[in-house]
Amino acid sequence: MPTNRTFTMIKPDAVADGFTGPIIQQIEAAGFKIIALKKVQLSSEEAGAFYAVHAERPFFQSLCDYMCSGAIIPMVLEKENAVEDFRKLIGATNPAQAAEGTIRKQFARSLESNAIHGSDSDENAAVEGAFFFTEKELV
Ligand code: YYY
Ligand code: MG
Repeated sequence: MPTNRTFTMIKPDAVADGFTGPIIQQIEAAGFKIIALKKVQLSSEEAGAFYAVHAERPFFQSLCDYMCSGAIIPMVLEKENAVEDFRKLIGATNPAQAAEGTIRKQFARSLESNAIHGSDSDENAAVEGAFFFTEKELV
């Protein structure tokens, strides 16, 4: 995946709370193009595989239970400087510490149920995008 792409998913809390539309609107208004999008529900095994990097962390099991508790909306996004700009748009991991106007500040319920994911590097964006989408699905 070229370095002008990032991967995101709207998480179960935000989908359940009816924030899919407003979140996508803010993503597009910030200049990101949606290259791929779908709605899926992860199995516990899939959630564990996606967050394997956190397997040793105390919150891992709870995070996996939460991430497979309902539908999510994975997306691949394109924009200049996509990874860094998107992390700014979503805000800090803990919504209580996220800046005003960020997606997590506006829409997240809590540190764990924090509304949205954003890749933290070009490398991880490519791996995470490929977790959900084939090359042919990136349009
Ligand atoms: O990249 P980001 O999502 O902002 O945070 P990570 O440190 O990669 O953690 C992934 C995910 O885990 C986070 O979005 C919420 C959850 N989490 C948690 O439940 N408790 C923590 N102390 C840290 C993270
Ligand atoms: Mg992360």
